[in-house]
Amino acid sequence: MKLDSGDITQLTVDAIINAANKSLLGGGGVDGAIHRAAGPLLLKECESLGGCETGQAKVTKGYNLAAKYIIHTVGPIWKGGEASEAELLASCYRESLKLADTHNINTIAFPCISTGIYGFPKQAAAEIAISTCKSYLVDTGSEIDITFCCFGEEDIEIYKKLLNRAA
Ligand code: AR6
Repeated sequence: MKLDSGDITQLTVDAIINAANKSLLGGGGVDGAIHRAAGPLLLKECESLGGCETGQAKVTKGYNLAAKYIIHTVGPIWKGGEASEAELLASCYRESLKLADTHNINTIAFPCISTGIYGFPKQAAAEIAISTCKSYLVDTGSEIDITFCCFGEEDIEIYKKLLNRAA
């Protein structure tokens, strides 16, 4: 598990994860950036998927991206912490990794799901992201190579500290 920074659409990995909404029809933040970079055929494929529940994930092709696949997952909207936000966020990471493994994806990059427009506190979200991914690798024996793509100094510092501790 490692850290990268900057625009996730520019990473050369087999799959990038999109922090989408339940419609899967695009939006702002990283979702908007991914749709712009992948091109209009992505929206066409997304329209055929029938949306996605919070905590679940669906896969599409990567179109104009270097990444062959995009895994769209819907993070929880932060409502104060008593609405199963932590469990739902963990589920996003787990379900994305499961889908990646079923598509023989070897390298994958996650944005910091739910921590932008959806308002999940960054430190708590990073702890969930790293511990869930680590448990998944241990529990399943998967050798998938995971990058956490941090967009901004605050997340870079948080992930640096946590990944050093996890190493
Ligand atoms: N590359 C990597 N990370 C990015 C990029 C990028 N190009 N752009 C933003 N981020 P957000 P959410 C970071 O708001 O909180 C959309 O409208 C950002 O700094 O994109 O899950 C969807 O359609 C933050 O750390 O996603 C949903 O409606 C992280 O990505 C809603 O926003 C997630 O921020 C989802 O909200």
